[in-house]
Amino acid sequence: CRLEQELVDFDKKRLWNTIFQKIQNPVNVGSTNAARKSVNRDKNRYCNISPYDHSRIRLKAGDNDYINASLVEVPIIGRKYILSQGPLSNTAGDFWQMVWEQDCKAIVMLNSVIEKGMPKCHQYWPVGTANGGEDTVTFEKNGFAVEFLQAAGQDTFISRMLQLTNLNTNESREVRHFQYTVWPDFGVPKCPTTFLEFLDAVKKSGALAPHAAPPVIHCSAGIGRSGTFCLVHTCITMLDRTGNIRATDVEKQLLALRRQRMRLIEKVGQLRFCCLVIVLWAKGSDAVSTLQDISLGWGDEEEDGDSGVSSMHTEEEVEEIPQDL
Ligand code: PTR
Ligand code: PTR
Repeated sequence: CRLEQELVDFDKKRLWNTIFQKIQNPVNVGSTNAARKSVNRDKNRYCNISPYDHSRIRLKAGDNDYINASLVEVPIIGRKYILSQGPLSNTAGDFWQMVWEQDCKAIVMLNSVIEKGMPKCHQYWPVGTANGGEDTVTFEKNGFAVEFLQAAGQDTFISRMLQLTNLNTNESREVRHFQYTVWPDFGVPKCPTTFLEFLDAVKKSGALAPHAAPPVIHCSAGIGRSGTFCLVHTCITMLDRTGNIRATDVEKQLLALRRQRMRLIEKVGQLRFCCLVIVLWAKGSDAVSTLQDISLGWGDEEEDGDSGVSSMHTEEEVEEIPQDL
């Protein structure tokens, strides 16, 4: 596809920064009043990452409808995603209520609970006694219980089956939980093929099919890694339909996603990673062995330093304000 040649060119000409700058949202595209209400302040993991009012998910039951999650729609592929922050201890019950009310069948988690010694997400699901945790977690206030049913692990991701029970009605539903465990925040996965394997497993489950209820995609803030996942899925779905994709299509889709949740894709390296994964997808299973001009990981770039993105993921991180301590 066209994108492959563009990727090589952008690397050679060190154009990634310019492209990334070009697609920063110039203006604020929506208000975030609900997130900033004083009653909701402790429901945000990061005080600078809020859902826009126009696309926020509203909780139905209860007297406060606020949750830090956004409905992100991509009409061109008939897909809706719910992008969410990693639940806090005081919002985990709301999170499960959202999963129930939106009838979500799958959760895609792109982070670990602890990263670099810092809590990035509450342990909001039971891992099972066999794995050193609990079998059931109950959220009395919201009226939900989550039970661990089974898990299958790979080196880079874990696929779990959980059962969500509405304690008020005693109805239960199965919810799949896919966790990719090797993606550093602000960075990119070392090995794009393991990410493709993960994406493929999620796709095979039917969770991303056009008719399925929207899956919940989350990381810690629900913007960098979650945005990368959605952009890749959107673009490979377009590619499957049209047989071609170019950099301007990727940029256009990203801008459309960003109108629905702020700052999707945090770093220029994550944008390059999206393009790389889309190219790999287009080339099929023997992709990596046929890539000659493209550097796969950050490691290579740091050594030869000629891609124009080498220092991006190590650049100083904006100070984080974790509220989950
Ligand atoms: N059936 C769609 C069409 O109208 O062409 C193509 C399509 C298939 C779109 C699958 C999205 C799909 O989702 P996923 O590939 O994530 O299962
Ligand atoms: N306060 C942090 C910042 O502005 O950098 C918030 C933040 C944290 C943003 C994590 C993005 C983060 O990455 P991700 O969305 O992949 O969890």
